[in-house]
Amino acid sequence: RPKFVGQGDTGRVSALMDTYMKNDVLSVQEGIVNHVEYTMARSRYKFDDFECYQATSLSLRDRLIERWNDTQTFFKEQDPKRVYYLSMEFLMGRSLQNTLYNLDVAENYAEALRELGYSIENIAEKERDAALGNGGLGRLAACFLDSMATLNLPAWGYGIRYSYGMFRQSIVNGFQHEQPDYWLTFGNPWEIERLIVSYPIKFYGHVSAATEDGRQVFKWAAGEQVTAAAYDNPIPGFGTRNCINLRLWAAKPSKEFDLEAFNTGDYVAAILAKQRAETLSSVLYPDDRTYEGKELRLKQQHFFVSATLQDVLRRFTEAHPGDWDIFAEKVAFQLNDTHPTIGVAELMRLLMDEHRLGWTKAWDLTTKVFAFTNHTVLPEALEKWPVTLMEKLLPRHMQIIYDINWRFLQQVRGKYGDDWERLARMSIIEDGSGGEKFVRMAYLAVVASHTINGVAAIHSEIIKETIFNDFYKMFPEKFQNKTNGVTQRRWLAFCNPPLRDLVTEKLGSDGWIRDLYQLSALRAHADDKAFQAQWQEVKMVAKKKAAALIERLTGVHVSPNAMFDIQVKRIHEYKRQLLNVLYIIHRYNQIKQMSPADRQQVVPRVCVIGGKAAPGYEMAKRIIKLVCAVGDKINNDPDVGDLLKLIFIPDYNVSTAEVIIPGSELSQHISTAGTEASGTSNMKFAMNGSLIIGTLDGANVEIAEEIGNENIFIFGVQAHEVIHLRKERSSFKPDPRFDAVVDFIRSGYFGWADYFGPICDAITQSDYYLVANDFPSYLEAQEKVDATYKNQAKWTRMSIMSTAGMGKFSTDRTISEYAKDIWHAEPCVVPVPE
Ligand code: B1H
Repeated sequence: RPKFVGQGDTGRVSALMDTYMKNDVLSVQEGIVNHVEYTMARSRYKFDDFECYQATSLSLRDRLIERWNDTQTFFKEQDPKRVYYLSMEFLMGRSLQNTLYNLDVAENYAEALRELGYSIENIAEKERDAALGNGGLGRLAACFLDSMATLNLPAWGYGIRYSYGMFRQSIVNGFQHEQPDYWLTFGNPWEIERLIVSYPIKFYGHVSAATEDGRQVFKWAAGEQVTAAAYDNPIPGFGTRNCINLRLWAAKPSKEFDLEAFNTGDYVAAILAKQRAETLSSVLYPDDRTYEGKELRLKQQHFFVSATLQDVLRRFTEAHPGDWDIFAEKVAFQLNDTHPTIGVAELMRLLMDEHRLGWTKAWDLTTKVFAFTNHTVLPEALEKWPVTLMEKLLPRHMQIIYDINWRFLQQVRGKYGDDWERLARMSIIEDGSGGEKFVRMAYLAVVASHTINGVAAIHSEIIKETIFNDFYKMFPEKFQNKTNGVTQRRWLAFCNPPLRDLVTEKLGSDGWIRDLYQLSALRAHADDKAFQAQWQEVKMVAKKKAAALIERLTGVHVSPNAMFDIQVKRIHEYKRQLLNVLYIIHRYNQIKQMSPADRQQVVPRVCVIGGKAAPGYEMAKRIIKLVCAVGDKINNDPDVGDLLKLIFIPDYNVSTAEVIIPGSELSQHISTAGTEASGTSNMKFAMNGSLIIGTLDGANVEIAEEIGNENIFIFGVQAHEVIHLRKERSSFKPDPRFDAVVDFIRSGYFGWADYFGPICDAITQSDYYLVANDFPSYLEAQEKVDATYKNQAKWTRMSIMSTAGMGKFSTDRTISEYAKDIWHAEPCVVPVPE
């Protein structure tokens, strides 16, 4: 361990600090029981499961802190280039199991707890999910942290410590209800509150210009100030001592600001006004992929980005006072979508107004440190802030954005001449026809970033051809692809122990947990009968576990002998849960019309749909009701019995995903081609041996390439056909089977005919997402699914081939590519103490 001198080392201090917590059962128990007594002040003879969870986690946090301190001290000494991942969302889920495995103490903890009379499984269930994200984008950030730690990169995540995470969904009478997720009620044992790390964050007010030393300088007199307080969340790597940091900011009232208010006589009102500061970090916006120009949201963005940049600049200037020339050799920022893009203007402001650099130098540094990831092409998700709002809230930033835009448009004119249409198209400021102006955040990010990437090969091509086409033509060298991944630690090794053990046994090593490409050696065993039997057995164990969860959440009993067919993701028209439901109705009608003999031939299916609708997204809420209404009818129809079930699982989240995904046999990734940027659950499902039915969209395309077209059920139109098909809509004639299903819904068979009217209208009128177009080919693919399932040897082979082909889809691969091609960052491996 590095020798710490501390303050006034007498020799004894170093000796004390040379010791680490031991990894044996007795030491583990000591750690737990000490927290029960000395932290929680409970009796060491009497504590319940929840208290045991708290003490266990706190004792693990102690072990994390040892590694965290060693890592951060080592990074400071080595001074490598650092990577900062800026994200409004980190969907971490639970931490207990992950920490146990990554610290390599799982067995001793299980044994230690067993001896104390507790079971690790029960204890782990007591943890609340850290649901600080909406879906794929937030979970990707969490998987990235795991890989950055595992790959020993000197990286940190920065985000917001929301008090309320993603809302909890309950289903009442088939309708979604939202409950607040106040996840910190009983404390968060994983975080470290950094009382001394805080920064002032300014809002509103006005800007004045003055001349100092012959230079124009701008002063921003803010109208409101809050404090950003740091909470650190240690992120351990797997198979390494490295432990990186996720620093989340919470808003607190500022100390010094507006002391004046206290002299006005209304002391209580002044206190209450200060208290409002805390609302800034109180709630995660659950409006996944629909942008709403809410002032509080822009405040959140500025709040966390400003705190982050101040923190990074402090760290940099402490290590390299005044040495701005090397800034870009020491710092890289990754913008997770446009949400942190105000950081471009904030970095310019800090460099110019606080650190007194000139525009040219400041812009040179800014454009060398930022890189930007785009996650969607849906127009409704693209952030455009009204200039009036930006001017009021961040007046200095608005000036800077105008200046950036002016210089950028000069550059465009230099290249293309007075092409006014192009200039209007490419301007960072949109001059709306209604007279209102907007800041196009994506364009600001593109102009300021040295690299822009999409999240799957097809998506990276689409952004070059569509939303960023003008920019691609001007700066083709800036554009890259970085196909998403998932961490195989959480999504295979820890969530599916039977499969982990089988794979490890077959491969003769667990090396795949750090190098997922090793899974490809499973291909050699895909036809091995004995191995297939083991593979099926492992799937059955996972199905039973999923069935138990389904029964606990919905009260519906499902047979583990049926095919488990799953679609879990946010509810959105582009993801086409509707296509799935329409097919289920069709299947139901087929079964109803069959003779008893024919019913014998039907492959029994349990169809599961789950996911949250944004609270203001009416159509998505109607879709949930439709799923529930259809499920109600089918599940209670004695003609159908176990042949078909349709379950809506409420409150789909990371922890339910960890049970549902391993139990899946078929999973649905059926977005309209060209709309799902990547998708990441497709990777999680395939990794766990679930076959995919899907369109040629997002990462499905590359998954098909990796596992082979013969091992995936692909259907539907391709992305390049979509624009044309939308234009041809008026002459399109839907398949009669499609019309029959829509008419059946309209007939009121499932009740709620009026409420479902807008759904039927959407798919029979403009049908923007081409549900009707893809219906026949989806049916055909579903028939192939059934036929294949009847041949279990073939199905199992395809399942093995799916897992075996997943090497590419580890975030370890994704992150090494970011490190090499975008960040130019190297690993920094913390030495293991003797
Ligand atoms: C994705 C979002 C998103 N794309 C706005 N865009 C949000 C946009 O709260 N907001 O304002 C929240 C989320 N999320 C997803 O990112 C894509 O749809 C997936 O296809 C992709 O796999 C995932 C990770 O790249």
